[in-house]
Amino acid sequence: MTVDRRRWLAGASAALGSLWLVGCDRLATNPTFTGVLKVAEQWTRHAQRAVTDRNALAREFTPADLSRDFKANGTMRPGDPAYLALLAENFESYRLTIDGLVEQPLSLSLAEVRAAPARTQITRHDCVEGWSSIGKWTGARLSALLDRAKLKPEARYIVFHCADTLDPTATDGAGVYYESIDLIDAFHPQTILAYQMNDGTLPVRHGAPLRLRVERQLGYKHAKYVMRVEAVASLDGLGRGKGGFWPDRGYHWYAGI
Ligand SMILES: Nc1nc2c(c(=O)[nH]1)N[C@H]1C(S)=C(S)[C@@H](COP(=O)(O)O)O[C@H]1N2
Ligand SMILES: [Mo]
Repeated sequence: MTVDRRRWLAGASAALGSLWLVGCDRLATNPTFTGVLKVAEQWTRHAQRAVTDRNALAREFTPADLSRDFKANGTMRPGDPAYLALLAENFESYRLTIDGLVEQPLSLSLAEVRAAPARTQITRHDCVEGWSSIGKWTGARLSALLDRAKLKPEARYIVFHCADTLDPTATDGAGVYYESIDLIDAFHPQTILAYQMNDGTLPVRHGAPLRLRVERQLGYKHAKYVMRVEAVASLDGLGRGKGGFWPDRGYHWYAGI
């Protein structure tokens, strides 16, 4: 051991020793200690921001930004007989079911969904496959529908059951598309069940008659062909237990952007 090092060690232990003896007021002026405090404080602020930021709005665009050809992905026309029957009658007898852990289960016609408090927004859709498109969406605010159904206190997630079987080879019944979000996203002001796209009726390839827009999340969370909205306490009993068709196949359940 070099003399320098020994001297450094002696100095360091002396400094540490004196640290035990000084009062809090002295500690507060010690640059090392206040540095530690600052880091802790910053960490708390970051953690807090991570939570509060989830309520921030996703960026909204102008009509000039609209993609001329909004890409469609995944199911573009469900082949499921029940969906085809509804499509054939232009969704006349379609009902949106809202049930699960709610005080007041609902069964709404499209006219009733269109009469609910609505929001219009121009946003960018980001798919994990590496493409983005900007579109204009109008739909019923999910928060308003959930307020009407009155969530029970045990409800922690909102599940979207879709009409399309995306994986017909799944023998365990997990081939039907579904997704789920937590209550922060469910009550986010930009979370809507959209029935209009770019000022026209929502096209079949984009999820007619109703599709979720959950703008702080990646594309696969935006369930198309929504038939049923279910409030649950846990994601365990659904599909393969991971909370969504793609999460069941390895994607992250939380896909926040
Ligand atoms: N029901 C259903 N919803 C779905 C999908 C699907 O295959 N079925 N694909 C997801 C994926 S990966 C993306 S990127 C978007 C695509 O929406 P779009 O076709 O309107 O672009 O829908 C999502 N929601
Ligand atoms: Mo996607």
